[in-house]
Amino acid sequence: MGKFDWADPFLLDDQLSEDERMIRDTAKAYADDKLAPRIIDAFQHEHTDPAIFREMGELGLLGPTIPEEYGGVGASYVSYGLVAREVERIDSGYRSMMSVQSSLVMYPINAFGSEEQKRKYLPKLATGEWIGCFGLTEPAAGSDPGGMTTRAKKTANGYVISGAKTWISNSPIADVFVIWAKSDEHDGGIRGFILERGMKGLETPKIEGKLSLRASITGMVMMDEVEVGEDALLPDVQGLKGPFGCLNRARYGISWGALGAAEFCFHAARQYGLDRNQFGTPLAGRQLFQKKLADMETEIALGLQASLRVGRLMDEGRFAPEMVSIVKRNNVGKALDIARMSRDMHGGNGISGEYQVMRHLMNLETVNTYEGAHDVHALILGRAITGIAAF
Ligand code: TGC
Ligand code: FAD
Repeated sequence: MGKFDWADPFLLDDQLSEDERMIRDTAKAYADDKLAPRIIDAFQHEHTDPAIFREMGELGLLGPTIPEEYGGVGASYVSYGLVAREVERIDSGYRSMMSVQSSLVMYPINAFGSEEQKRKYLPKLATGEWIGCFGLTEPAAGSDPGGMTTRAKKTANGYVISGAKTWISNSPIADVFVIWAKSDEHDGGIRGFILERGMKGLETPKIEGKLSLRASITGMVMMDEVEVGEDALLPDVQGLKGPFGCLNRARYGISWGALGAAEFCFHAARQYGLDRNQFGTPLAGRQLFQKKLADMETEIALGLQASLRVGRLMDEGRFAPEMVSIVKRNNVGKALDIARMSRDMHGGNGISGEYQVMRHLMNLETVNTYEGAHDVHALILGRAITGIAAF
C-alpha cells in the first residue's frame, strides 16, 4: 500500500521528469526568497517592481519554452505550468507579469515573427531587459475581440496605426508592444504588429486604483497615427487565430497558476485551524472545518491532474483549445471558491493583509475574468458540445 501525502495526494511530483522538477524548484526558491518578502507591501502600495523581469530572466523563467537560440531554455509546457504555479502561489499579479511576457509577447514573436524580429526582440525579452505587453482588448471589445476598431492603414513605407487598447498588463512600463489591429491592406483582417516605446503618437496611461492584481501594473495603449515600418508586421499569421494562439498558452499557464494560489489558501486554512483554538479545541478538529479542507484538497488535486494532462498533450502537439477552456475555467473558478472559503475560515484575521488570503481572493476575481471570462469559456465548450455558437 502507498503512503498518503495530504499536500500531494496523487503524487504529482512522481509524474514529473527530472528537468521539470529542476525548473519547478528554481521557480519555487525564487518565489519564496525574492517574491514572498515583497508582496504584502507591493500590493498595499500598488507597486510594480520592473526588476522582477530581470530577476526572472536571469533564472530562465521568461519564455522558458522558446528555443535556446533565441534566449529561451527550450523547456516543456509542463515546466511552464509548474513555474506559473510557483509564482502564483505568491501572487497572481507576479504570474501575470511573467505569463504576458512569455505567452503573449515572446510566443507570438517566435511563432509568427520574421527571423529579424526573433533575433531583435526575443533575447532581450528573455533576459527581462525589455518588458513586453499584449494589446487585444479595447474599451468596446472585450469578450468579443473581433469587434476591435484599431486600424492599420497601409502607407508607402509601412503602416499607420490608430486606436485604443485597454486593460493591458505591463503597458505603462513596456518597451515592446504586440498590438492586434484590423489592416486595410488585408481586407480588414486582423494582423499583429510590434510597436516600441518612444514611437510618436504612442501613450500608455496607467489604470489607477485597482482592487485586484495591485502588484501588476495595468494601463491603456493609446495610438494616434503611430507610424511603423513594414518590418513591424508579424508576417506569419492573419485573423483571430493569431491572438487566440497566444491565449491558448497563457490560459493553460493560468490553469496551473490559479491552483498555486488555491494551494496557498488551502495550506493557510489548515495551519490556521491547527493553531487556533475555540470552544476548547483547535478549529481543525471540527467536522465542518475538516470538510472544507477535504473539499479544497480534492479540487486542487483533480485540477492539477487535468492541467498536467493538457500540458502533456500540448508538449505532444495534440491539445485542442477546448481542453484549455476546461482547465482555465474550472481551475480558476475552483481557486476562487477556495480562496473565499479560506478567507472565511480565518475569521476576522482573514481580512487582514498579513494573512494574505483575501489578497489572493481579490486577485482571482481578475483571473476569472481575463483571458476569456468564466462564462465565455462555458460558451466555447457549449459550442463544441452542441455545434451551436451561443456567444
Ligand atoms: P471564432 O469564430 O470562434 O474564431 C475566429 C478564428 O479564430 C480561430 N480560433 C482559434 N484559433 C486558435 N486557438 C483558439 N483558441 C481559437 N479560437 C478561435 C478560429 O478557428 C477562427 O479561425 P478562422 O481561420 O476560421 O478565421 O471567433 P469569435 O469571434 O466567434 O470568438 C468567440 C470567442 C468567445 C471564442 C472569443 O472571442 C474569445 O475567446 N473571447 C475571449 C477574449 C479573450 O480571451 N481576451 C483575452 C485578452 S488578453 C488578456 O486577457 C491577457 S491577461 C494576461 C495576464 O495579465 O495574465
Ligand atoms: P465583457 O466582455 O464586457 O463581459 C462582461 C460580462 O459579460 C462577463 O461576465 C462575461 O462573462 C459576460 N459575457 C460576455 N459576453 C457574453 C455572452 N455572449 N453571453 C453571456 N455572457 C457574456 N486584455 C488584453 O488584451 N491584454 C492584457 O494584457 C490584459 N490584461 C488584463 C489585466 C487585468 C487586470 C484585467 C482586469 C483585464 C485584462 N485584459 C487584458 C482584458 C480582459 O481580457 C478582459 O477584461 C476580458 O476579456 C473581458 O472583457 P470585458 O472586461 O470587456 O468584459
